[in-house]
Amino acid sequence: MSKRETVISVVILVVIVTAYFVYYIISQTPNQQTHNLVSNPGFEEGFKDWTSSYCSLSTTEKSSGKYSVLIEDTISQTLILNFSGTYRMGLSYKPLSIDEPVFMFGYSYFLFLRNLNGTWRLWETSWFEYGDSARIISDVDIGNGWRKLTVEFNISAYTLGRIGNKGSITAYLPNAVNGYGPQYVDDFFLELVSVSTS
Ligand SMILES: [Ca+2]
Repeated sequence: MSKRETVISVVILVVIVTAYFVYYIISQTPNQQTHNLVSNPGFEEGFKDWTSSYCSLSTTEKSSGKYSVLIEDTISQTLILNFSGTYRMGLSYKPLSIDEPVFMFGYSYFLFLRNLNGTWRLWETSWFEYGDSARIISDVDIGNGWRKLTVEFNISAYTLGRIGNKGSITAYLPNAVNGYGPQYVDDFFLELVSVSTS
């Protein structure tokens, strides 16, 4: 191969590699919208990035990884939402008693979910405005007594502005002190599904 042919081959190779990387970056962009916005979502780094009250790490129970958290009051994480649009959020949870599944989960100042006698109900707060909505997608058995709850909501640019693009994802047992049992939680998630301009 002559020197000229070698140079041409190298140039062609560089063009192909560059084109591949451009294609790769473009093809990966939508996936960035579905990455989990919750930091340390499965407590594999202990309580890092979480605020907790009456919670303890468990190694005997977990939905995934090595740890979950046993909550007897509240665990919460503040999150920044940069886009209006559709989000999915949820967690894995394990009630210690099927008769005592009082549990609350919410996006502060925006929506709350509460489990009463095994059925999730959704409250939309007064913060909800035109263009905001929420629905329970699923609450499924994922084995070993664990369940996975998934909720979807739309949040408008207006509401996002009202809450300062800031909220929190929270698991809360409002009546633990009244005899309702603690629960294990793991694998929180909040993902941007699609961006809207409204
Ligand atoms: Ca975990």
